[in-house]
Amino acid sequence: MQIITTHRNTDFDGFASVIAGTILYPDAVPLLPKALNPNVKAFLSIHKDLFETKSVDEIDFDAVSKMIVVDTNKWSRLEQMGELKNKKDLEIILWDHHQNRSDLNPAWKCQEKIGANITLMIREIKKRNFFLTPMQATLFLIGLYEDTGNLTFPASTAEDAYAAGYLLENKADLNILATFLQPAYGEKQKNILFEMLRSATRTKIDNYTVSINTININGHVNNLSLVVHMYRDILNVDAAFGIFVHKEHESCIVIGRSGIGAINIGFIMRSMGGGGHPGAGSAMIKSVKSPEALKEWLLELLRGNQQASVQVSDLMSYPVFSVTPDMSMSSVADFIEEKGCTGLPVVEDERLVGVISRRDFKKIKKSSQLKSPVKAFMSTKNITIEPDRSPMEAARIMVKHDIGRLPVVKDGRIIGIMSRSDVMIYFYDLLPD
Ligand SMILES: [Mn+2]
Repeated sequence: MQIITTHRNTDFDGFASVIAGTILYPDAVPLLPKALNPNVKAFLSIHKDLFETKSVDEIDFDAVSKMIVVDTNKWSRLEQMGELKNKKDLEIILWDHHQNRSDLNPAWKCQEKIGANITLMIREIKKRNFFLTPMQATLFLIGLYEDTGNLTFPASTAEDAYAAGYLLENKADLNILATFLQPAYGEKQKNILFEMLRSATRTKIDNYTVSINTININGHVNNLSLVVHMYRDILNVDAAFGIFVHKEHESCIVIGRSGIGAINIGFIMRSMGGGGHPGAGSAMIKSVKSPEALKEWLLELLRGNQQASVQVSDLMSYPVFSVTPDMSMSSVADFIEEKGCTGLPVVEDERLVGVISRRDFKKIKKSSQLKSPVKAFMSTKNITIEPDRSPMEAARIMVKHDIGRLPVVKDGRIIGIMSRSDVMIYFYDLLPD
């Protein structure tokens, strides 16, 4: 006997993957945990006859020779499967889009980082040209949209989008989909957002404004990440965190959003046992006695993160090519030509006294002026940046003053140059690891 199963609190991606499993493994029995997520429960109450599944009680474990696990890779996430764990000769097949280490020890697996697990299975269904009913296509699309936030979550890939297209070609019904996919921002989310806004405070950490808000939550609430996202937008802070406390479970979920490179949410959340990327992330923290201590921990990480984050000094170019104020304009022109740059700092005794750029040469009206010293033409509006500032700040200054290069100055001495391309390297993540 073969069975296909997924994680408890089954979501649409897990459920869709179980059903997709019945297409790829026609002899296998689909097995759903009793604990289903409320949306899936609502869907099944209407579509039960179309998707026949069994529960653990109906299965004779002695007869099971093969288990296909989808959308999870841990024994602990499966419901009442302990008996199978020690079973000899049990062949395990794994389909999963989570990247953590599996303890299932599968004989065969397809484990890839992708927006939704169903996308991996659609790849195979497509390849083998299996027929999909419109109902199956609809269910699969619900799973795909739920796990990828309608293809907006950063983990979504091009292949997820192609899979969505394939399901629409196979007559996935968007009306049904809208009924079962919970509105991302509904009454519950609105109430939480309003409560957060009422109790909002701002904290200054170095040069950044951060808001950390602790909120008690009753029962299950979806899309808290969207709430934190909106909260940050409305408060207009550099980074925002929601600490959502489940009193009855003694657990907390911390969700963070950042709009600046200097506060890396993924880094902070990984330190708390969660995950994410620079702009967004979360961490689940069990057995929390005091949410206040959690807030302190977060503040500590934020302060630490500041030092660990990328600074101008990591990106700037040095040594700096510079000219002295008494150099003639003609020799400066030659120097600029030779170095192939658009401008140079003018330095006297290691101190920045001005900047000369190609643009300044337009001020020259007579050829005799080429003999004049550079100090007569240089710009003395010395816009500089300190080495411990963030690349984001450097970019802001460049845009504000319409300059392509920014001298990096420490204790009055010029130690490097930050150019637009240095900033680009950072923003497009071209930094060597
Ligand atoms: Mn999933």
